[in-house]
Amino acid sequence: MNDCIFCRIIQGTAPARIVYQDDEVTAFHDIHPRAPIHILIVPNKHIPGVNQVAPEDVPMLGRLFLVARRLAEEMAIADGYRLVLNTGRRAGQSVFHLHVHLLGGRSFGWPPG
Ligand code: DGP
Repeated sequence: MNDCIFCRIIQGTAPARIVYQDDEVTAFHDIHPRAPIHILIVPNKHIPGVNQVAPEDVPMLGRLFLVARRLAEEMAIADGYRLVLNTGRRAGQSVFHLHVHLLGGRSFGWPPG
């Protein structure tokens, strides 16, 4: 998907500060950080959002969480962090390639805005 910015980051044709990559998952710093640590964890496969995940995506979805856990430990925020999946424009999704926000380094309120 050449018109998808996250696909281009995954393929290395758009710049990003990548912190993790394997055959299924890529993680990179968010360009507009909302917390001292703000990483996006994305599948290498183009899936627009949670509404489009399929049963065959289940192992990859688990990998997203394992990468989040690993990065939270490496970045010393494992004692408190937030994972966010905005789904649909009404919930604030602006990039239609599935991504988990890993946010940490500050306190978070509840409920979210
Ligand atoms: P969401 O609003 O949940 O769809 O989150 C999309 C995030 O993607 C938002 O926090 C900003 C980030 N973002 C958008 N374009 C780029 C980009 O070109 N590079 C990087 N690193 N992040 C981007």
